[in-house]
Amino acid sequence: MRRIAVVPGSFDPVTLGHLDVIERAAGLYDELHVLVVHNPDKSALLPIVQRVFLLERAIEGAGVDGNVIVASWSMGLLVDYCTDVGASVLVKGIRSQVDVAYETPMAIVNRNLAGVETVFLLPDPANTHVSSSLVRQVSALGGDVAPYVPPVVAEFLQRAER
Ligand code: COD
Repeated sequence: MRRIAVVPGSFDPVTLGHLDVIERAAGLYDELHVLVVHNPDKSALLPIVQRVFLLERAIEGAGVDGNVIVASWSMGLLVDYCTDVGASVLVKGIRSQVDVAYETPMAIVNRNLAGVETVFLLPDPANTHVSSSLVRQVSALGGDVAPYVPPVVAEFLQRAER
């Protein structure tokens, strides 16, 4: 049986922390869906289509695109997407106790709703401080985001600033 997993996120924009989780998850499953989902609790910087484009380029750049599919989802529950594509696992990155507190109830509800398990990966310690919101803030204030994002995202944000 093919092992299919989904890595969901806002990816606004994709960071080196996200990419680390995606690269390691791609090695664990036969097929990995990286899913851009609108998070209503956050105010967005980039439109969904732009986030998908940057994710595709970043994943290509990392050389892990062989079994990875990038998609977006705005049709309802995350587990509905999992059911549609035959995925039984969600993969999420856990940076801190704050992430554990945020993700634990969702993991329980997603298992109850559709039997979808959540697997948590610990990030590379070099990336534990990295988040999209930090990148958005540094970029908005004219700082260098290159240490935190794939080159394609750094170039895109630099061009957008001009
Ligand atoms: N290192 C490792 N992991 C990281 C890093 C990093 N530096 N930065 C972020 N991550 C992880 C996050 O912990 C998260 O697992 C994932 O990457 C995505 O992060 P973001 O910030 O891009 O996305 P979020 O946190 O806004 O999540 C959006 C989701 C859509 C995934 C979330 O809101 C969700 O699961 N919603 C569920 C919708 C639903 O169906 N609800 C009903 C049942 S619960």
